[in-house]
Amino acid sequence: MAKYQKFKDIPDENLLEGGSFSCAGCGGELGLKLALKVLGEDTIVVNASGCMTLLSNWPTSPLKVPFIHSAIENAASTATGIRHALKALNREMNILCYAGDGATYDIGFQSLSGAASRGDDMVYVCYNNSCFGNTGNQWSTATPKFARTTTSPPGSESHGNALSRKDMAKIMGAHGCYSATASTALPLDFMRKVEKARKYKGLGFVDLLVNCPTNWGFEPKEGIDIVMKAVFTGIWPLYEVENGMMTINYDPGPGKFQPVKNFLKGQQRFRHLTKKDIAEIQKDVDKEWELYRGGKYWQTDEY
Ligand SMILES: Cc1ncc(C[n+]2csc(CCOP(=O)(O)OP(=O)(O)O)c2C)c(N)n1
Ligand code: SF4
Ligand SMILES: [Mg+2]
Repeated sequence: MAKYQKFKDIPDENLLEGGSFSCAGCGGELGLKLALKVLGEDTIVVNASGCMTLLSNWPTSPLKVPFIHSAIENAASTATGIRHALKALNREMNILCYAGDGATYDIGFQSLSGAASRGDDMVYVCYNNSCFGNTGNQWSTATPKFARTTTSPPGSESHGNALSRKDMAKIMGAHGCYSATASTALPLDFMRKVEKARKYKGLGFVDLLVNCPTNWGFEPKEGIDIVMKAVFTGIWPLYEVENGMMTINYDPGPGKFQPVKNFLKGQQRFRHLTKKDIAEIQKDVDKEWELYRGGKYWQTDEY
């Protein structure tokens, strides 16, 4: 039976604890804590420049495992180098790339795609706060449609980001590797996926939607509720791709998802949305689920 069926299956030991420089209510830090509970202390973390880089700055670190800060472009190729060095030393260890969406969807995509294509053995978790967060909330290709960022400001000629987000987990699945989406609101689902990625011989990829109060604009205590609603409105589909086959992990059935406005409301980045904008997003999401339910997994465009 798969591990992590119940909350009591989550190990007590924390490999990330104590003070840190993250904002209160940071889902990025929560995701790293959970991933390390799966991978254990025999793990090397490779981090691309971003919010999580602030966690570990000599001489202080809340981590009990090695943490290597790579350039934003090359977390995956840094991990490949570490894998070869470990092989030369005849050592087996888990390697966890923990990189933001800007580093993953955009600036570091070439090194990630190369490592996946070569089948280099690592777990790659994209902690996805849907923007270049650390540098002040710029648009990334993970930013949802109509969201306000500092580089997609709404105004007289714009409703915020004009583009739909990139279907990253599908793109990674198309490399032939294990690929999945997850949310910090559902830790057991995320941990099971990290375990699968660890066991996969090659690069196992998880796109983890993380609550980011600072850039999405909400109170820190509301974060888990918001990323839960991302799943329960259908705007953030949970799925896995294994051997090129896609499986939807959560679908309550036609007409059973909550309306997308439940996810959008309460976040400053969507405050400018009109009823027409919300209706457009709802239409996009409904269309996506209609395609999924018809088995047309690869024809969908995520929103
Ligand atoms: C080539 C390059 N361009 C820009 C930067 C500046 N930079 C540092 S962190 C960061 C944001 C990264 O965004 P993301 O990967 O989504 O992580 P987040 O900050 O959201 O945690 C940027 C643009 C950089 N370090 N290297
Ligand atoms: S900006 Fe968002 S992702 Fe970055 S540390 Fe703050 S809450 Fe975490
Ligand atoms: Mg980001």
